[in-house]
Amino acid sequence: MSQKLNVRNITENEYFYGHKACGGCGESLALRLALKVLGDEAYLSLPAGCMAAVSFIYPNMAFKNNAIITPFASTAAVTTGVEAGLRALGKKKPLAVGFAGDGGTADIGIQALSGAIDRGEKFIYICTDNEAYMNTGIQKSGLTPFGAATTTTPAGREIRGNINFKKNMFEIVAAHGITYAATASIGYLDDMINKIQKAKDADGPSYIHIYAPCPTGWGCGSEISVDLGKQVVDNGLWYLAEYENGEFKVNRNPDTFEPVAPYLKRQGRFKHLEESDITMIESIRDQKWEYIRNNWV
Ligand SMILES: Cc1ncc(C[n+]2csc(CCOP(=O)(O)OP(=O)(O)O)c2C)c(N)n1
Ligand code: SF4
Repeated sequence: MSQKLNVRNITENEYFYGHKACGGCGESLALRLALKVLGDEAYLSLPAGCMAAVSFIYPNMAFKNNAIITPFASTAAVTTGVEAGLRALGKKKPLAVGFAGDGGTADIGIQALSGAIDRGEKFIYICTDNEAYMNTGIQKSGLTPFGAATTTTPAGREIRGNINFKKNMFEIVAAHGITYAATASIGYLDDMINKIQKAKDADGPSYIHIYAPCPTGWGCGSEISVDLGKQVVDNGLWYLAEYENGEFKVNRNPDTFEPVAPYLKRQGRFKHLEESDITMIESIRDQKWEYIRNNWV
């Protein structure tokens, strides 16, 4: 078992730099820190999405690691293919890692991910969830939350943003009986780093789902991304949890939650919401937490 990492003792080496992500991009922060845990022996696969678009700009390649862009639907399939290739080349402990956005994971890449987990080979899949298809102009994904305005779920007088709810992607993955799965947020970096380390140590497939604010798509200041990543956990709209040895565990289970309105009001994508919408969002949160407390605690 490796030493427990945190933001103070993590390496100062950089594996992802010189990219063209927007200021305050949560995905790029997650990716940068994840690579500090995984090291330069990790072989990366990324589909189309912001992180591929901002980092493979020849000749300014932003990855120190070996990294490949995959067809959109096949990140997990390519990742396990890379792992098999590394084994064939005689690597003793090959480390193949897929990184994809929420659209590339929960919608377009879900079949390949399901198949790869089912095969049971060692690989890591990291979903950086900014709650929409950002690279192509902020379209709704299966992980866009209720009420959020996107270019395909605009806010109007009758329908105020997205009318669907976020897919339970972490639980969908856990339902495969995966070796290790976890949720994380860029607002709780020590927790996130630790979970990536656990995924690295896992003896089979693992999945980390990281909440990663996007100032450009969310209509907020670039300086508040990390703060939003903390606020969303403290108000219960996102949860920090793990699935390991067939069991769920919640890492934070506060007695009371912060109100959701201050979090929502900091973001342009929610600015149209009315009092009744906010009440609805709180009641969805409460139902989710009732389930979590009854089943995972
Ligand atoms: C098969 C296929 N469909 C659509 C696209 C267009 N496309 C490129 S990036 C992107 C958005 C990706 O969104 P997401 O996976 O959420 O990642 P983000 O950009 O938000 O990081 C889309 C739809 C594509 N490249 N290939
Ligand atoms: S649009 Fe959002 S996810 Fe894409 S690079 Fe900018 S901040 Fe990051």
